[in-house]
Amino acid sequence: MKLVLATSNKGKVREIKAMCKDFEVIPYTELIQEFEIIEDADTFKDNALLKAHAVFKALNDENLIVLADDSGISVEALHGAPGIYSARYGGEDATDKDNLQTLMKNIKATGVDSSPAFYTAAMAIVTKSSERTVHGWMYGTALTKAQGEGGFGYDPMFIPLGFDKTLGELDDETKRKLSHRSKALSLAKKILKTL
Ligand code: ITT
Repeated sequence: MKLVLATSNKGKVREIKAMCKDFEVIPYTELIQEFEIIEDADTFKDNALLKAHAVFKALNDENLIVLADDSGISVEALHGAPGIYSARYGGEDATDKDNLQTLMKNIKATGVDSSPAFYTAAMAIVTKSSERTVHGWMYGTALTKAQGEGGFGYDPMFIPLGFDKTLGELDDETKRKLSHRSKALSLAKKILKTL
């Protein structure tokens, strides 16, 4: 089965490909020109739907199945920020590094060196006749100091519950077993198998 990913985030593509060996996974940017999708919904779920529908429409092929991932990190010390705003937390054109530095700085500014935090992934699956959504979460601790180079995004500052290393230090296989994305994707796969 051909599964088109409605994302231009290379970290997501790498992880979803590694977790989806039963499907032919193709980022939409390999089929059509990358285009901007304004993610202006209020929830991860609605932003995932928005991305999946935008890519499905642009592909203009009713036989394709599109999967979108909208995700982010929520930090207790920041009352849930950045949440759905995770991709642009360091400014409009922020890189992953800018976002990471901004989040660590803002947590530190509250007077703590770490805080409970969690990642959320919402996934939307869109076909010509259906739309479905699933979620996954990963709980842990957000640090004010980056450790390790692995993963992507906020991973160097996030220690998953039950571990003493960040996702930047842990290997890809360990993240795959624990992550918000793998939990959402295992539910998504159950839906995909029925299509
Ligand atoms: P697409 O919309 O094209 O999928 P994006 O990077 O803009 O790509 P989001 O809008 O879902 O994706 O934003 C997610 C943000 O949360 C982004 O800054 C990611 O780096 C970060 N993020 C999501 N999952 C993550 C993970 O597993 N590890 C580290 N950071 C993650």
